Amino acid sequence: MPVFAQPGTEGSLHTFADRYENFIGGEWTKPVKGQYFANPTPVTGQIFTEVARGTGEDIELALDAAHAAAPAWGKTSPAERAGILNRIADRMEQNLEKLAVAESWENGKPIRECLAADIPLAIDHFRYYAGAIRAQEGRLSQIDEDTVAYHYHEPLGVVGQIIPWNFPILMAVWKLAPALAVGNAVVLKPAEQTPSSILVLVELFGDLLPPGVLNIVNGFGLEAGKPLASNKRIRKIAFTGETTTGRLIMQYASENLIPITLELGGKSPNIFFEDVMAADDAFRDKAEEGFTLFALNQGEVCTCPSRALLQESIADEFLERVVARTNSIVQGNPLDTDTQVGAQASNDQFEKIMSYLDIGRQEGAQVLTGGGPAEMSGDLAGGYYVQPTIFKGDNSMRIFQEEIFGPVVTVTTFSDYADAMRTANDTLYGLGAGVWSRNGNVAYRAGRDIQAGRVWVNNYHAYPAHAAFGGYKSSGIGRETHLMMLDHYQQTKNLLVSYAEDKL
Ligand code: TXE
Repeated sequence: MPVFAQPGTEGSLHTFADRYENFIGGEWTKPVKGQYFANPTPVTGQIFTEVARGTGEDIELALDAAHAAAPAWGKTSPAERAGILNRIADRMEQNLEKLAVAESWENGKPIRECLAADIPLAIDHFRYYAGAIRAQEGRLSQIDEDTVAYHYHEPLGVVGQIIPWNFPILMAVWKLAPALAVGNAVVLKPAEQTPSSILVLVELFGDLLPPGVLNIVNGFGLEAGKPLASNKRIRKIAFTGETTTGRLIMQYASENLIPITLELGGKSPNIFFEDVMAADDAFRDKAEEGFTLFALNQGEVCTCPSRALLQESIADEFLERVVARTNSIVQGNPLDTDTQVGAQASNDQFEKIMSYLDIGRQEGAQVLTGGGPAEMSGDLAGGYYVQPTIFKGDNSMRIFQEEIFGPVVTVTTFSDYADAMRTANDTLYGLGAGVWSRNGNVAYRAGRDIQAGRVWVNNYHAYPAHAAFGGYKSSGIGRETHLMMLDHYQQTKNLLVSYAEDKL
C-alpha cells in the first residue's frame, strides 16, 4: 500500500543531484569535452538530471587510473578484498530503500521488485563473491618425483564492462562483484538510458575501494562504449545487450585478442505439459503464475518467458485462466508497492514494443488481452506504459522469433513431447526456458533437450548467485553468476619447478 514519494519531492528517500559526472580515480570528474545528456524518468517522462557525456578521452583517463591502481589492488589478500565487498554490501543494506527508489525512478520498474529482488540480489552477489574468493585455492600437479607444477590464479588486470538498462544496478553488480573479488581494476560504462542509479550506488560505496579500482564513464554506445570495448589497454570485455551489438563487441575484441563475456538476447519458451491442469490447486496456481511472469520487469528481461507453449489438450482451459490472471495484474505508479507492472525503461523501447504490437496484428496473430499502451492519469500520463499483452499465433511469426523486450507473450500449442521440443528449439536464441510438469521424467528430459543455458523446472525467474547463467546459440558466450565467474576474470599462472639437484 505505501507509495514512496517521487525523488525531489517532500518526503522522498532520495533526491538526485542536478548533474552527475564520471567517476575516475576515486574523483567525480567532468567530461573532457564538457558535454552532458538529459536523463528522463520513464515514470513521468520528465527529465530529472543530466549526466556526463563521455568520449574516448574520458575512457583513456579512466584507463590511466585503472592501470595505476591495478598492480597494488591485484596483490591485496583475498581476505582484504572480501572485507571490502562485505562492507559494500553492508552500505547497500543500510540504504536499501533509498537505492530502490533511485532504481525504480530511473528504470520505471515497480519498487516492490527493487525492494524484494534487484537490490537484495545485488547485495547477495557482493557477499557471495566475498565468500567465494576466500575459499578459492590453487592447484598443484606432481609431474615426477622432483618436479612440481604450481597453478596460481592471477587477476587479468584492467577489464571493461558495458551494461544495459533493464536491471541497471543488478547488472552492474553481476559484473563488478566477481571482477573486483579476484583483484581486477574496472572501467564500467552504464547504459545511456539508465546511468543515474549506478552513480547513486557509487556515491554510496566509492570511498571503500582504493582510487582507480572502479571507474565509471557514462555516455553513448559509439562515443563511450566502443572506445572502451575496442581499447588495447583492457584485458577482457564483458557485455550485456542486444545480439547485434554483441557481434560488434566480439569484432573489437578479436582485434586485441582478449576474452569476452556476452549476455545477449532471448526468446525463451515456457512449456506447460497437460498434467499441469490435473495437478492439485497449489501446483496449478504456481504454473499459472509462472505464465504471467512474462510481464515481470515489464518484459524487459533477457530471459522473459516470451513464448508460451501449451499442450493442445489443456490449451483452451489454461488460456482462459491465465488471461483472467493477466487482466488482474496491477499496473501503475512504479513507486506504489502494490504495482506489479510499471513503465518501460525508455521512449525508444516503448515505440519498439508498439511497432511489434502492430506487426503481430498484421501477421494475423490473435490478441487475447492487452495490445496497446496503458493509459495513465496525472503526471504518469507522460510515462511509457504498455498493457500486458497475450498474442496467439504460430512459431514462424516474427513476434515469436524476434525479441520484443516488453510485457508481451506469444502463445502456441504442441501435440506431444517431440513437437514441444521442436518448437522450443526453433529459435536463434538459447538463454532461458521454463518447463512445467509434475511428471519427473518429462520435466527432466525436457530440461536436458532444450537448447538453453538456464532451464527452470517448475519455477521461473529465479537468479541465485550460485547458479550459472548464460546463453546457448545467439544468446551469448560465457556465463555470469556462480563460482565459475572467478575463472572468467582470472588467468592461470603455472610455475613448473624442478627440485632435482643433479638432472635437468
Ligand atoms: O541495446 P544495446 P539497446 C535488447 C532488447 C532491446 C534491444 C536494444 O531487445 O530492445 O536490445 O537495446 C552499449 N560499442 N537488449 O539499444 O545497443 C550501450 O551504450 C560498445 C537485451 O539499449 O546493445 C549500452 O550500454 N558499446 C539485453 C549497451 O551497449 C555499445 C539488455 C547495450 O545497448 C555499442 C538490453 C558499441 N558499438 C537490450 N553500442 C539483455 N540481454 O538483457 C551500444 N553499446
